[in-house]
Amino acid sequence: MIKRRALIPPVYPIVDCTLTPFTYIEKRAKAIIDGGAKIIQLRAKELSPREFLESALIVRRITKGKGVIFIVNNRVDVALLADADGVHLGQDDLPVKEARHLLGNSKIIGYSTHNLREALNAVRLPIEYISFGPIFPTKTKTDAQTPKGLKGLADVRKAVDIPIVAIGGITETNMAHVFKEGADSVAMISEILTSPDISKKLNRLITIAKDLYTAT
Ligand code: 3NM
Repeated sequence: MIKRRALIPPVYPIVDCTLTPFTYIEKRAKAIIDGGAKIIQLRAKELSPREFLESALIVRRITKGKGVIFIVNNRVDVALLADADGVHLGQDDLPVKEARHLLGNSKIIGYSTHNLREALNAVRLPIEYISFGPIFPTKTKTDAQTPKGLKGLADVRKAVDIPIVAIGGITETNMAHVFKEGADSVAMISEILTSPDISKKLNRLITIAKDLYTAT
């Protein structure tokens, strides 16, 4: 069994609005939660701020009281207005320190990193976890960097002790390798959203993760 840092649940589904039409957000988010997800992120680069907030309020409503962590990608204002549990920031989003100032200490902040230097810089910031990727090729993020591979992940794992959420091209088939190289959690978009039965998919992913892990 592999030990993992327990703050972030091992399977981290992201509802990405390029793969999810606005009117399907509720249905997909519900399917993800019905499948047993304990964390969900809403990522809506293409939506207007108004639609993003509307979607965030929907996801908040269906996660409330279910023990599911709700993270908003990129927008601190939307996270606050929807009373999300936290925000995930990219390297070009609001600086982490300023975001922390707005969010207070009770909210989670995740921060995207794509190489060892960024990961080492990130651990000095007031964040709860880093994401690291892309691990494998991905079509979902059009401006994704060159895949870093399992070796890239292993190098970051050796260098930092903060929870790592691996991202980029992760699937049911390759996730075990990603955990073995030291990820604490695996974030997935297309593997989940293109599945014909999202709840069953989540269920399987969570079972695979549980069989691999013992939480610390
Ligand atoms: N961020 P999929 S890769 C949103 O490298 C995102 O930081 C990445 O989608 C990064 O699971 C990525 O469909 C896309 O490959 C992940």
